[in-house]
Amino acid sequence: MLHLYHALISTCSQKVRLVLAEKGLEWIGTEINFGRGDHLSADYLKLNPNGVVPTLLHDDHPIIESSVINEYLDEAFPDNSVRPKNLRRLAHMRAWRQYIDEVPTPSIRPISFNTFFVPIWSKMTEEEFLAYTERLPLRKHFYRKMGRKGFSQEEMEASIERLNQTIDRMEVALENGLWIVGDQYTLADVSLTPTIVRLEDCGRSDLWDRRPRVAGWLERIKTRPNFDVAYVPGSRDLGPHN
Ligand SMILES: N[C@@H](CCC(=O)N[C@@H](CS)C(=O)NCC(=O)O)C(=O)O
Repeated sequence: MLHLYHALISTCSQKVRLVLAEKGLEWIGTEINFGRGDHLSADYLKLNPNGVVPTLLHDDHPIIESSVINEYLDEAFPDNSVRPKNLRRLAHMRAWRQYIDEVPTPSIRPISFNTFFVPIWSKMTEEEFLAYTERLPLRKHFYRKMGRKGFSQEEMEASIERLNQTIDRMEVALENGLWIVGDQYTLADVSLTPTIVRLEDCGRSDLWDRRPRVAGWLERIKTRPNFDVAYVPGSRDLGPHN
C-alpha cells in the first residue's frame, strides 16, 4: 500500500504525484497543512525528521526525499519506467537530476515564498516568526535570512539568473529529442516540471519567450495524461495558504 504525505502546492510533492500518475499507481494521501504546523508534529517528525513533505509510506515503511522516492517508485514498480535502460543515458539523467536538485529547485524558493507565503508571515509578529522558525529542523536559517518580509530584490535576481541558466540548458538539451535526455520522458522531465510550472504561476513565463523548445516542452508536459492527475485543483492556487 502506498500512502503519500504531501501538500497540493508543494513542488516536491508534485514531483512524486507526477510519477505516481505516470505509473498509474493507486495511493492514498494525507494532506499536510503547513499553516497548522502538521509537518512539525511529533508524529510526522518520526516519519520525516526534516519536517518537510513529501513522505511516502510503502507498506508502512517511510521513504523521504522526493528524488529518492521517485527512483524508489520506478524500481519497486517497473512498469511505465521513467528511467532509461541504457546505463549511459541513466547516468546522464541522474546528472540532470542532481543539477536540478542543486540549482533550479532551491532557486525557485525565493520567488515562490515571496509570492505565496510572505502574506502569511507578514501577519505574524517578529516573536511569533522567530518561534516558528526555531521549530524548523532543516530551514531555520533559511527562513531567518528571508525574514517576515521576504527575500530581497538582490536574492530574487540571483535566483532568476540561476533559473535562466537552467532554461538555457534545457533549450540546448531539447535539440536532441522531445524530452530532456532524448526521446523518453524521464525523471529529469519530472523534476523540472514543478519549477517551470511554478515560474509560470508566478508570472515569469517571459523566461522562455525566446526559448521555443522549452515552450514546446512545457506544452507537451501539460498535455501528458499524468499532468492533470498530479495537478489536482488547488495545486496551482496562488492565494495565501494557511
Ligand atoms: N529535499 C526535499 C525537500 C522537501 C521540501 O523542501 N518540501 C517543502 C515543500 S516543496 C516543505 O515541506 N517545506 C516546508 C517548510 O519550508 O517548512 C525533497 O525533495 O523531498
